Amino acid sequence: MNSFNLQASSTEKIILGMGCFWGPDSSFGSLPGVISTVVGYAGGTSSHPTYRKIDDYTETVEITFDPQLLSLESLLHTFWQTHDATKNRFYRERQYISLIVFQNIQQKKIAENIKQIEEKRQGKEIQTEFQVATPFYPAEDYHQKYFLRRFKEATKNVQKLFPDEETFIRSTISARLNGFIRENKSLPEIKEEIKNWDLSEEHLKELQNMILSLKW
Ligand code: MHO
Repeated sequence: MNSFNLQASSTEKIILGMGCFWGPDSSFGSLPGVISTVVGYAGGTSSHPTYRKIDDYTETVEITFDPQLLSLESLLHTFWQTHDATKNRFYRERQYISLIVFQNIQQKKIAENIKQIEEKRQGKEIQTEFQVATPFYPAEDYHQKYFLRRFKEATKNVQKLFPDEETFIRSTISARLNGFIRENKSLPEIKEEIKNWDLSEEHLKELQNMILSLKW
């Protein structure tokens, strides 16, 4: 965790597969309560998958969130309401299937419950695959915050705040700005939200100035 991030007293993680991982990186990265997102490969069996050699893995986004600001229940409703998990998604082997990798059994129990509610609401059986605590391999850097990276100058200015690429990728601000590009979030909303991240005055100022200086 770094000093420019949303500060949380406890955090939870969940890994979601719902098609090409660029989209959910942006949409879930925009949700208040989400601390960071990383896209990667999960749910498979071979070792060290890559985009070129994805084998039996699925494109996923690993979401770290503050359960006091965003409940797992609400996150899962969003998951099932923003992709079609009732159809057969095996058109490119397992690359784009609907998948959840839970951290623990407790999370899985909650999901079984929400799944039932969603099945009733949608009137069809949900085909999401469930796994518990199986490995996650972060994807190549160029897939991380993919939409933000289309704006090279702006991205450079965000990166300047962080000591390295990894910290930039795992930052709350890169997640929110990646949402801004897809119109999941407006700049005024981001500016308002960062005031609640419990940052030092100095870091808050730095972040605010950085946002003002961005050219899109
Ligand atoms: N837009 C790409 C998918 C990329 S995603 C990282 C395509 O349509 O093949 O799978």
